Amino acid sequence: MTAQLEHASGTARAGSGVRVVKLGAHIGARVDGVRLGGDLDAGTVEAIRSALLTHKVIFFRDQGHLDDESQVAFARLLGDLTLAHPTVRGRDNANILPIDSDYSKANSWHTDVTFVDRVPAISVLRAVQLPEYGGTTTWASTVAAYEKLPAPLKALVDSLWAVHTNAYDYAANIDETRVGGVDVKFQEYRREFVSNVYETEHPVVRVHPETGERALLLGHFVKRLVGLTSSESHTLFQLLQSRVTQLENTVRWHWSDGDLAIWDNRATQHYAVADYDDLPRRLHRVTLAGDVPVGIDGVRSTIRTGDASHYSEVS
Ligand SMILES: O=C(O)CCC(=O)C(=O)O
Ligand SMILES: [Fe+2]
Repeated sequence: MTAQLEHASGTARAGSGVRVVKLGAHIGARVDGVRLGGDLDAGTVEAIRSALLTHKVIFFRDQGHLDDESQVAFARLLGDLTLAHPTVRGRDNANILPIDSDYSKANSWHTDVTFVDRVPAISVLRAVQLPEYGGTTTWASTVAAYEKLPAPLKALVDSLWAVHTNAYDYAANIDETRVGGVDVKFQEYRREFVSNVYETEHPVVRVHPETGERALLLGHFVKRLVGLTSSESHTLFQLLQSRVTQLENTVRWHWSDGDLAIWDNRATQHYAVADYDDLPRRLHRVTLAGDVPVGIDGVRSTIRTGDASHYSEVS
């Protein structure tokens, strides 16, 4: 079922009472009229999936009835679940990764878990405890970023590959100095994060397995671009990242209690804005299994180090 846009208002009715409100030209929509849970009918699930593929990240308000169990039950309707993370254990639920400001703040641009071959397809993030101010999250369309590249840059990236790792230069992106000894928790989390090292070569341009769209596959897990010196890698990476994060390619979400976001991890990067001082901020994330990325020439990503088969099936 394809949602028909009512162009004047930017809203679409997609059956089953679902209303899709577009939030920007390239990315983002709010989906109204759904009470999420494990009992949704097939038409509603299809409308949600269709909105996700079109808008890359979709937001649901007023889902305060959800808990871990029903978030997981809902996510299962969209595909097979991964474990919480390849290296970080889920705390209470094997499929839920707590995003907890006590342990880490994802305030650098990334696509989730790109250091393994089987990059998760979709992430489902539910607000649990929000700070009184700040703590927004911003998503960028990596499809729009590719489409808007001038032809010479497309020619450059079309055959380019990048090495992604979980043991990336974390400190280059994130200031992890915290007051009051909290940084000890950060360091413990970091240790767990790199307790197994993964390295995977991915094409910089991947072909989306469902939409056929081409998207830039980069973000903070990139260690270097294959065949380039580290300084050349750095310069070209910065250039391409600045294309991804151009504000026109982004949508920013101001979380309220009961909110849930779903993003297509094959077509986006995201950044959690760390502007809430030391206030507690907690969200729970569930990810859905993805395929191994494929470049324009049909070549699949290659593992250099690490076996992530315990983490996720290949969808
Ligand atoms: O804290 C957030 O808003 C997002 C954190 C993040 O990177 C994720 O959930 O994958
Ligand atoms: Fe993330």
